[in-house]
Amino acid sequence: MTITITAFERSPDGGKGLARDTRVRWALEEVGQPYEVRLVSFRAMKEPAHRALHPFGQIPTYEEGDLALFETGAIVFHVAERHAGLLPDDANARARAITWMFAALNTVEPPILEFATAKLLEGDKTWSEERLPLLVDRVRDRLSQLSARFSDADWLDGKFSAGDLMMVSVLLRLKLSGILNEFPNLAAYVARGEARPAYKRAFAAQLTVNTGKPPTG
Ligand SMILES: N[C@@H](CCC(=O)N[C@@H](CS)C(=O)NCC(=O)O)C(=O)O
Repeated sequence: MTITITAFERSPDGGKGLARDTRVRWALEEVGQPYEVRLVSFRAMKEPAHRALHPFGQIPTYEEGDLALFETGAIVFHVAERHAGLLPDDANARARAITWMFAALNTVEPPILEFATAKLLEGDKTWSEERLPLLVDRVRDRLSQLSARFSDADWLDGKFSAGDLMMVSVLLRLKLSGILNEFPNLAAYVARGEARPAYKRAFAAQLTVNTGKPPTG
């Protein structure tokens, strides 16, 4: 059955891979599932046809036969459950990998998004200068907790899993800020994720959409 996902017709990040279709592409690449992409404009995302798929008028969505999903956590989990490669067979290890997916989305991503939003969209507000350091501190707190738990292992819990895919995807948003580099084990972890062939294919695919050109080098 054909898998179709949606992505921005033109991503606000110009193809840096931060739009959330990248994590879905990455999951599909990891498990070797081909997929098609329907590009949507900001206007189309808010129209009834798209809202029927995504009640909040966002990307990405996922369609496969009769099934339509939204929310990257649910989509990546679905892909990982249906295909080998992203969740361990051992029941406890599987439960732990799923725990890390939730941790990435519920505990690590929120302060990173608050910080990114404040920097990108609220920088001109009078209160921004006062608020930004608080948000940076919250991100630092989370990263130092993750860094301490992570130690110098390659992945969060043994082999690479959907938990790592989600955690790396969430941390990538910090790459340009410099905060990630304050935690060398986390910076190395993100680099390991980016070095995976499946990530590279996913990144290249979204870059080609956004720039008309595949990555060089
Ligand atoms: N929690 C959702 C967030 C989805 C989301 O924020 N999508 C962004 C693109 S990365 C979007 O569509 N933004 C446009 C908008 O909200 O109008 C998920 O993980 O899928």
